[in-house]
Order: sequence, then C-alpha cells, then structure tokens
Amino acid sequence: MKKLNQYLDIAPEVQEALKAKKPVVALESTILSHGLPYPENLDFAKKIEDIIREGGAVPATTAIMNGKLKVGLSAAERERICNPEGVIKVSRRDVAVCIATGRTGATTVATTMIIAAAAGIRVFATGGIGGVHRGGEVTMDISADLQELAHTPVAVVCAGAKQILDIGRTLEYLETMGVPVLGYRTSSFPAFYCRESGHQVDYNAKDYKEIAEIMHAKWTLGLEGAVLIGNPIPEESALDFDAMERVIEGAIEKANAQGVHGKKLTPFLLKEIKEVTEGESYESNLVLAYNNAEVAAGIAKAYAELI
Ligand code: PSU
Ligand code: MN
Repeated sequence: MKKLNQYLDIAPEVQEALKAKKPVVALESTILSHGLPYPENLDFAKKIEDIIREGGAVPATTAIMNGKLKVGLSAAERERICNPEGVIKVSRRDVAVCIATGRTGATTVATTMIIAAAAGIRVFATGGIGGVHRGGEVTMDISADLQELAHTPVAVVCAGAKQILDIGRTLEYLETMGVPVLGYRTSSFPAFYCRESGHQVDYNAKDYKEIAEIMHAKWTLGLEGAVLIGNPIPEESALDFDAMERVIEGAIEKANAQGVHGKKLTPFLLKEIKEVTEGESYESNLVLAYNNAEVAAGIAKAYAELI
C-alpha cells in the first residue's frame, strides 16, 4: 500500500526548515494559474515568496505535478504553473484524478491546506477564500474551502472573501463548522478589495503572538480544523465597496445568462471584474496578497517560538 509520504515531493529548502522547526508558509497556486494573468503572474509568484523570506520564513508554493503533491517549487516549476495552458484547477475532489492521471494541477485553498497539513506546515497565505456563493442556498454552490477549513489544521491568512460571495452565509457556515475567524487588528471581516464587509469577526487579534497562541491552544485541545485570519487590504489600495457591488452584480448576471457554474464560476467572475475595473482591481489583488504573505510570515515565526 502506498503511503501519503510517497506522493509528497518537498523541496530541500522546505524539508530542512521543517526538520529544524523553522517557520514555513504555504502558498496556493490557483491564484497563479487561474486568478492572475500570464505572464504578469510570474513576477507575482516570485515576489510573494521573497516577501515571506524577508519576513523570516521559508515559502512553500504548492502544486500537483507528475503525480506528486509538490511543496515548494523551483523557478522552472513556478513558470510551468503560471502558464494556465493545460493546468487544471484542483480542489479536494480533483486531487485523486489529477494525481492518478499525471496531470498538472494548481491548488485551491482547500487543496493547499491538504498538502500543507500533510507536509507539517501550519501557516498558509492566500488572497481570498472561497465561500458560499450568492444564491448558494438554492444552487448549493459552496466552496470546498469551507469544509477544509472545518477539518484541516492550518492557519489561513486571507483578505477575507470576495464580494462575489455571500459573505454573511459564508461566516454562518464557518460558525457552524467551528472555525474561529480572527481579524488581524480589525473587528470587521474584510471583503478582499475592501477593508470591511459589514460583518464582524469573532475576535480582533492584536499581534502575531496572540494569533499563534490561539492556534496552539486550538490544536493542543484536539480541536480539528483551521484558524482563519482576516487581514484587511492596506487603506491606500482599497476599492469602493458600493462601486464593486455594481460591478459584481453585472458579472453575476452575465454568468447566469451564459450558464456558467461549478468550478468555472469563481474564475469567470474574477475575470469579468478585472475587465470592468480596467486593471485597478488587479493592482489591489497583488497588494493584498503581498500583505497577507507578510502577516503569515510573522504568524509562522511566532508559532515556531511556541512549539
Ligand atoms: N478567490 C479569489 N481569487 C482566487 C480564488 C478565490 O479572490 O483565485 C481561488 C482560490 O484558490 C480558492 C478558489 O480556493 O478560487 C475557490 O474556488 P471554488 O469556489 O470553485 O471552490
Ligand atoms: Mn463552487
């Protein structure tokens, strides 16, 4: 019988850091292949790793390649995953097919959590998590990210969830599933491009140490699942909530008219928003992801001091 370890391919730098219990931060790759345009995403993929290094942690971008769960990519592998040609978006249900058929896969938040946990990485930085889609109470389009947050022990630093989602229901779902939702120096759950969603977090955490202590307490107590940290986009890069609302309503109408649903819906809406906001949202997207990487590195360092 094959063990999980036989599917893991951990880069030497990451392996060494894990062995020495040094801070490591996982990064997803769907944001590369399906979230940001090629070839501009190449710069982003490198810069976000540099920010984690500057923050005193080792970056581990995840992907699926040649039947392996990759933890930490070489420059050539990063390039491969940035070019969307032939790269499939892999959430939990797609992992087995991707592995068994030897396809190249970009990992969503859910899959990155699975890989991070398998490798022993406790902190992960992303842009925004998936959630309950608007109308999800009828369509049942609820991202697998939420179930993963319920069960897999990784701290996920995000800029909240996009306004394309039903943020209120997303938070209700997380509450039901027992996921602590923290704000990093905010009491409002952020809405990706906007610092406030109109919904509150469970707890406003004052610093990295406090977040690390919450993670430590949760997992020492044997409570399974994630700790979610909402880190608002820097003020100067934030977009106007009401203007975004109008753009998103238009994008959702277009998706409905074209019958776009399932795993294609999130990338479709993101692309529409980018086109309508003429790249303004693109710049903000980069800034918030870098900001999350910096905070994740700080949390990983604080956590490493506790264990
Ligand atoms: N939200 C964004 N940008 C993204 C995603 C979400 O603002 O690129 C990606 C993440 O990888 C997330 C996934 O895990 O989309 C969720 O997709 P779905 O709703 O199909 O689960
Ligand atoms: Mn979905």
